[in-house]
Amino acid sequence: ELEMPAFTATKVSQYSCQRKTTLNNYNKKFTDAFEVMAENYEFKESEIFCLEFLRAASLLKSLPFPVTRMKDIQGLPCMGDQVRDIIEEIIEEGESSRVREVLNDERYKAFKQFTSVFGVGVKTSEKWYRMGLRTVEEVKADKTLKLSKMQKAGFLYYEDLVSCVSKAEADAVSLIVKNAVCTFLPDALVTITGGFRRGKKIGHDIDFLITSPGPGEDDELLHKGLLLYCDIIESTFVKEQLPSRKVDAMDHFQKCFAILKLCQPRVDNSTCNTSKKLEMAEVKDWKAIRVDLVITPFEQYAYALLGWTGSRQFGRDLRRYASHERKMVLDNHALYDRRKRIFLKAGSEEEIFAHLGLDYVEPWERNA
Ligand code: DGT
Ligand code: MG
Repeated sequence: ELEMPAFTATKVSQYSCQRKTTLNNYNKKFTDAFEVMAENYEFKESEIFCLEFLRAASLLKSLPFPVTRMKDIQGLPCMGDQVRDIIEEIIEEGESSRVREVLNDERYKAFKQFTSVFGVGVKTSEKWYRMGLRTVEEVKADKTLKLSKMQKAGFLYYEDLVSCVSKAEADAVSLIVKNAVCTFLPDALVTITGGFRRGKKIGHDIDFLITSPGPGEDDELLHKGLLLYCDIIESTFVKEQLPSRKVDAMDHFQKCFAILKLCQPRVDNSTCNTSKKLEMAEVKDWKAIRVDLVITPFEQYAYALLGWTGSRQFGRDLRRYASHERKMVLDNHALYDRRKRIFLKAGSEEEIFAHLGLDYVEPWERNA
């Protein structure tokens, strides 16, 4: 007889940075439902309820078994009343009526469409919804709307951008970015972060972290090198520099949210006839791909890597753990010990976990 390793619910941490969460999710039917609920609360800007569902989803993703009875979640953290009600409904009925209501809700459906456009967030969606707009097509057709440069690009490349980025495409783009960066910064370090570093096979974009051990210079990178380069590949640039804000605050790195033109070799089928060949000539042989480039000073590289590898929930819990359990402040740049009043230097992610008194969690175990 096979002996199962003991699972003790009371030992499960409320922080995802103290759990291992691989892509092997036994509870997808629950976590998908929670993510719909969380997204609906995000659209309504009620952060507390949104986080409650995101934490619950993250916890169930870390369980080494599928939940089939209410008894299975006994003693687990992050299981509030709203969450338990939905789990119970799904166990008993196979689906949740509350989730179904959200999925059929006019406002949710419209916001879901609007926010799928690059450069469109909750605020813009709200505005368009109040104007009576409901679909991406309706927004596109409305020539009176004032769109940002980012949103214009979002609509222009909409079909490509909503279709996900594959691992193969990420690898191809990685080569292009590495080559481009190394022409003017030969000792630069270019690393894929985000979902692909966590082992995901698809993503909505490709995230890169760029640093260089040499002194200074690297902040010139986007201006001198990549801007030139992006002219060639027809990218859209929006440079970001927002001040820190709450749990989900953006960092201050020089970065660019770009759209890259990835040329895809067309299948050359010599058996086609002439008219077929003419037809093929019109077929688009490239794909627009969302790329985030983040430039970091070498001393901050480990913190930036940890922050940009995510997942988002894993990062939130790391920062919450640091402040609530260690009286430290963590962001994508540094770790500050409030008791000792010092900044803790780190050259690797392992050192950051050690500073926080946490066991190391591998990137592929951070899919919280
Ligand atoms: P994806 O691209 O949908 O497959 O999934 P990820 O995990 O690559 O997510 P993405 O690309 O939005 O962001 C990559 C990581 O970078 C994310 O896990 C956390 C970090 N990050 C992204 N945007 C923000 C932000 O606005 N604030 C903070 N603090 N971190 C962010
Ligand atoms: Mg990503």
